[in-house]
Amino acid sequence: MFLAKRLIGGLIDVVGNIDPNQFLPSDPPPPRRPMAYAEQNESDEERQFRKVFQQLAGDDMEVSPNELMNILNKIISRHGDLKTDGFSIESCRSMVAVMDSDSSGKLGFHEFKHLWNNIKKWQAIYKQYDADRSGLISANELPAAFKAAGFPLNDQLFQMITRRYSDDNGNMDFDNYIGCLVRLDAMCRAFKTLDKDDNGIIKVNIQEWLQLTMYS
Ligand SMILES: [Ca+2]
Ligand SMILES: [Ca+2]
Ligand SMILES: [Ca+2]
Repeated sequence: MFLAKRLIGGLIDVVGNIDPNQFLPSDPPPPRRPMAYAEQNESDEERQFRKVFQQLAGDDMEVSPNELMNILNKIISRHGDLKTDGFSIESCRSMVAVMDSDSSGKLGFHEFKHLWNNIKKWQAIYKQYDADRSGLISANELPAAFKAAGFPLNDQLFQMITRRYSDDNGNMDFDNYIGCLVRLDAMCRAFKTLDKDDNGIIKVNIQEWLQLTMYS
């Protein structure tokens, strides 16, 4: 318990001097609608996306971490301007976990679509803020890129993120960048959900804390 208290205390120290209201996590996936309703009311683009999803997801109509890894690695192999050593199964398991709102262990249509739209948006930001066209986001390119993505963090948090997600020279490659933003976005969304009175402080018990941190 002491360790947990110290951990939480340390975390509160870190976030104490930033205002979570400045963060703009993406909107949560819309509530599930009956399939028939959804299919009748979707646009051409949505119908197209649904077809692609069906192919990627296979018979169970859900995208597993392995399927996600294969799709992402196939796509990045066609983008020479994004440097990456490939999405690992571990990072795909983590992305599925934080996006898996119905706890099915895989990504259903809406969960996947939410992730997909974010990746598209963040990929454009990656290219735009890679100022020296190195194919990597360096430590000095990072703050502007994350600000554009909706996360104006402070120096302390950027240093921590660089330690965790960048290489020894402070460069973040594309898969690490996406893995980091998926997590950051999901954690900010979780915070906003738990902060019901919107005062920038949340109270969680050990059960909630572990559910949040261990399935991520
Ligand atoms: Ca990498
Ligand atoms: Ca799911
Ligand atoms: Ca760069």
